[in-house]
This record gives sequence, structure tokens and C-alpha cells, in this order.
Amino acid sequence: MSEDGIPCLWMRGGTSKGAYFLAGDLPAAPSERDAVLLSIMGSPDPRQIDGIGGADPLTSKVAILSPTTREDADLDYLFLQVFVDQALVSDKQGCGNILAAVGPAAIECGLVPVSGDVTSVRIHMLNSGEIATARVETPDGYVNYRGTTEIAGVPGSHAAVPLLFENTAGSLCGALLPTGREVDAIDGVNATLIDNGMPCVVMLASDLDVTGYETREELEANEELKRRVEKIRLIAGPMMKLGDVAAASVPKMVLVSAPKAGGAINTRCFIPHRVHATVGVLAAVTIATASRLKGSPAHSVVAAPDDGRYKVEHPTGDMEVFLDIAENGSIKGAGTIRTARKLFDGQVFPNAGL
Ligand code: NQM
Repeated sequence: MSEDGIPCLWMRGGTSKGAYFLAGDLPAAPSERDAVLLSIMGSPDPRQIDGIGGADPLTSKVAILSPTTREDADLDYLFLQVFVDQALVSDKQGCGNILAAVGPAAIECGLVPVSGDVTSVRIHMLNSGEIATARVETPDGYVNYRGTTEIAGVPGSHAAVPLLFENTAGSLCGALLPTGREVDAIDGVNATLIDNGMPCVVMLASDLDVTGYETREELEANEELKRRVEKIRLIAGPMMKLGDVAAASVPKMVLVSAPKAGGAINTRCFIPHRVHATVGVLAAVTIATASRLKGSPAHSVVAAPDDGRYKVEHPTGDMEVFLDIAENGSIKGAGTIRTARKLFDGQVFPNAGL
């Protein structure tokens, strides 16, 4: 075994895939750490041929786990987006899909002990400062990945990993509605600038001259649409208190339209330059939240459920998110069900010299 290998778990979390590390196994200085992660993923390169990344933002993700700094959590989790074709690593967003495998990974690494048939893992999400709770099946003292739960965008069935979120409003923007308005007009398009766990710009697909039912490939081939979406994003970033977002993976740009498969709302998300194959977890929570605001473009197309369970339709099916709504209409918490799987446990080798 070569000396420069770094212990690494390669896991699927929800509809994403990423490398899970213990913080102590990576360089402490962010610049050195990011150089190592770029090399591990094989970035910058659209094919990531010299690394383990899957040449897609959804499979070029990193979770760094560490002992917690808080009494009300079991571990700390830092999410990093490793850009595919740029030498950029960003901590400017969290990721609810990668979060789904954080509990299992923490147990696999010995960071969190098993506590019965189901281990409840409280995860301090360093990107937003908030806590999420994951319930991980742990019969016989080990993580169980097998089960009957299916999620759209992942073949087969697996053990469920329920996720619960609290205090997600303003996770990165400081307020649910960082401009103080339910709707802003940007470049002639009405948009809700909102953050209930993920900064999102929610617009009607029809206002951007598409139906919202196109495939990922069709939207990515639409150069005029991509230009307009990016123009709006660069204006929305500072309005959302995110500063200059030219090199950031937020805000996510969300095109909504009426549901067409029995769900609450239909979505296509630019994350921000590729189109999401499904939808992000916290993005789905944020979109469902936007649809409750009477002034939001999302409100005009939502088929609102009466029980807080929103099926958010996306290019390959739907994701159900649950909103826990207080009597005054505020959102107390949110949740969803994901699955996760351990794919590989071993050592990864950054390019020598790093
Ligand atoms: O919104 C991708 C994903 C995500 C984010 C992205 C996510 C979330 O892995 O919580 O999960 O939006 O870049 O699906």
C-alpha cells in the first residue's frame, strides 16, 4: 500500500454520490485541503478522467466528518462541492442528499456509536450552522443498507433514512426572504428569492419561454435559456446577501410549472449550470415553502396538499418533502425520506506532490 493514500468512504446519499472523509485525514488548511480534493475528484476536467468524480456535479461531492463542537449534536458535517470543470471547491451550500449518507458513514467510521436497532444521529451541518437528525437502521450493531424503500432517480430499493430538519429558514441568506419580498422582478422575470435550507430563485418556466417539462438534456442544450438564467442568477446573488456568486454553486435556479403526475409542483433546477437530474432535498423543501407564499410564482401553479406532504416533481419522478406548519403559518420543521449505500471503503490517492 502506498504511503500517500487517504482513508475514504465512497457513498451514495439520496440521488448524489460523494467521498466521505474524517477531517483528521485531510490537510487542515482549506487551501491545501481543496487542492487535495480537486486532485482526488480529477478536477478541473469535464471528464474527471484522472480522479474518482463522476463528471457531473451530483457525483463530485465531498462530506467531511468530525467530532462535534456542539452539545446538541453527535457529529459535525461539512459539505464541499468540487466543481467538475473549474478548479473550485465551494462550502457555500449544504447538500441534503449527501447528508443522507452522513449518519451511516459516521457509524462506519466509528465516530458515532450504534444505539439499538435504529440509531438517531444528530448532524451539525457546518455550512448552515443548523442541525438535522437522521435515523439509521442499525440492527445487530451494524448499518443496514438493505430495504424496500424506493426513491425516484435511484434504481432498486434500499433501507430508508428519514431526515428531519429544523430552523432551516435563512440558512445561508440570513432570512427566509432575504429581500423582504415574496416576489422580485429581475430582468423582466418574476422570481421568489428564498432560502429555507437552500438559496433558490423560483420562477415560472413559462416566463422563460419553456414548458418546464423538458428533459435535462433539452434544457442544457438551450443556450438562450442558460444565458438568461445565469444573468438573473448573477443579479439575484447579491440581492440574496450571497455576494458575487459568479464562482458559487448557489443560488439554485428553479423553473416551476403545474404538476402533471399527481404531485404538488413540477420543477427543473439549474444547480446552477447543469440541470439537476432530480431535485435537491433542501431545494425541494425551499420550493415547497415558496409555493405557500401568495405572491410567489410557485403559488400560481401549486396543487397544495392539506397534510403538508409535498410531492415535488422533477425530471425522473418526484421527491416527497414534509413541511411541519405552525398555526400561524410559519414552518417549524421539514423532513424527507432518502436512502443511502456504502459503495466503496478504502484509500484514495491524490496526485503525488500535493
Ligand atoms: O438541495 C445538488 C443534491 C443537491 C443538493 C445541488 C441537495 C439539497 O445532491 O439539499 O441535496 O443542488 O447542487 O441533490
